[in-house]
Amino acid sequence: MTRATDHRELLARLGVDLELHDQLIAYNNRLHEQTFAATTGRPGTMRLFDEAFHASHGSRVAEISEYRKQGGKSIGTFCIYVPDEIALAAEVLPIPLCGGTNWSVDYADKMFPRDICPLIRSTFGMAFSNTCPYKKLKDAAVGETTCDAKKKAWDLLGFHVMEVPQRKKPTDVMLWRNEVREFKTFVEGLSGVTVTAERLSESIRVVNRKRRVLQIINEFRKLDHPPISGLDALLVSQVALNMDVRAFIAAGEQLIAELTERRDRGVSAYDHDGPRILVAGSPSPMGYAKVHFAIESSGFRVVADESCTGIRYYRDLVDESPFGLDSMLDAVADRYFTIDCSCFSPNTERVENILHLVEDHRIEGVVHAILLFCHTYNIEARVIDNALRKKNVPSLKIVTDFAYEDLERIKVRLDAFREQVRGERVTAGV
Ligand code: BJ8
Repeated sequence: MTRATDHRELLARLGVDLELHDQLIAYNNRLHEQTFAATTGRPGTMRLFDEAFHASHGSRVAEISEYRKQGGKSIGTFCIYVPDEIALAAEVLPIPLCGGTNWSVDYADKMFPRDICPLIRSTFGMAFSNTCPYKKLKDAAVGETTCDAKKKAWDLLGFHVMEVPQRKKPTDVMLWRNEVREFKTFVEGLSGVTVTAERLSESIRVVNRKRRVLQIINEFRKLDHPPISGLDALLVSQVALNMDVRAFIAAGEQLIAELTERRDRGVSAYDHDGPRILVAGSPSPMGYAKVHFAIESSGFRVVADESCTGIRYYRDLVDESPFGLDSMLDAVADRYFTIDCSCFSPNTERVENILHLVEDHRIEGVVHAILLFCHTYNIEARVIDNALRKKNVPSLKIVTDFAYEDLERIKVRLDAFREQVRGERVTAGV
């Protein structure tokens, strides 16, 4: 593994502003040290995921650069609705471009208003400050019609856009299946490689394996004494998005072996039995790990994540049984259409999925982690709370950005929530 500092020449060739990039890396490394690396009781294998985190601006950039030198094509993506299986079957590498650092958000002011979500501002802040090494490593960018801010950003930047319908009626299913086919034509046009049944079958198998690895790691979090913390489980999910898929599977399998061994020896990642928490809502990229950090350093245990950096990314696999390209494309489309993003109306599946998580992971409290200006998750929290209340599960809504200035305020609210979780439990048992 090599870090960004080992790849300065390559970064300079990619048009990266090295001085600003050093600042960005120093900022992100500091956060990593103060959150993920600062926790105790970590499995030794987490070293591989720490390395992959640092490699995202170093050796991973070099890998993709080399792949493109050999004639490979790539696309930048911003949402888990873009079907990796089809891109990979056309020999197009998807590169997730969601920025997650407070360092870059203000650079987005060049083009975007300040009152939009920090995920978008951070992403484009990196692009506009020339600190994103992937900017020149992609042959195209693929956006999607999910939330308003994203839709309008793609228009402005002229990206290829996949239409994600906002309802789940039979006509919407047909529309989405057509979009997936259009996407196939788009990636085939980029690479000149035709998606055949054989190629698609292989990519479905590989991506399913990756998601299965994440599912197995998540299973350990259901135990009385989880051998992996919420912060580390989050890091694994974050890294899964960008790491080479086969390298991720290999690292994930090593982690599973260690977690199995820890489970058998009764080793917990925690030195306490604090309340079991589900974190629900907006995606948690690097900078948003502050929410997990705040929760876990306030005496809770995060044992489940309901987000696109959590179970929403790996809950469902593509059905591998269909034969023939057409049925396989439908199987891919249908798997992606089960994603319960808050852009859907109504979004009853999400409520049901959360209630299942509450039961399976024996959740004692839910924390909604909502990115500032992420209206759909923010408003939908109320529908979820109504359902949780019937199960006597308390919840807390944290609306924040990637900056750390409010960390202490969040922790004060979490302290109060801790009493509420314990208090409600006592009342429920009377
Ligand atoms: S499937 S959650 S990755 S759209 S950008 S919605 S945080 S205001 S990222 Fe998302 Fe796809 Fe849905 Fe998942 Fe809110 Fe910000 Fe919009 Fe965001």
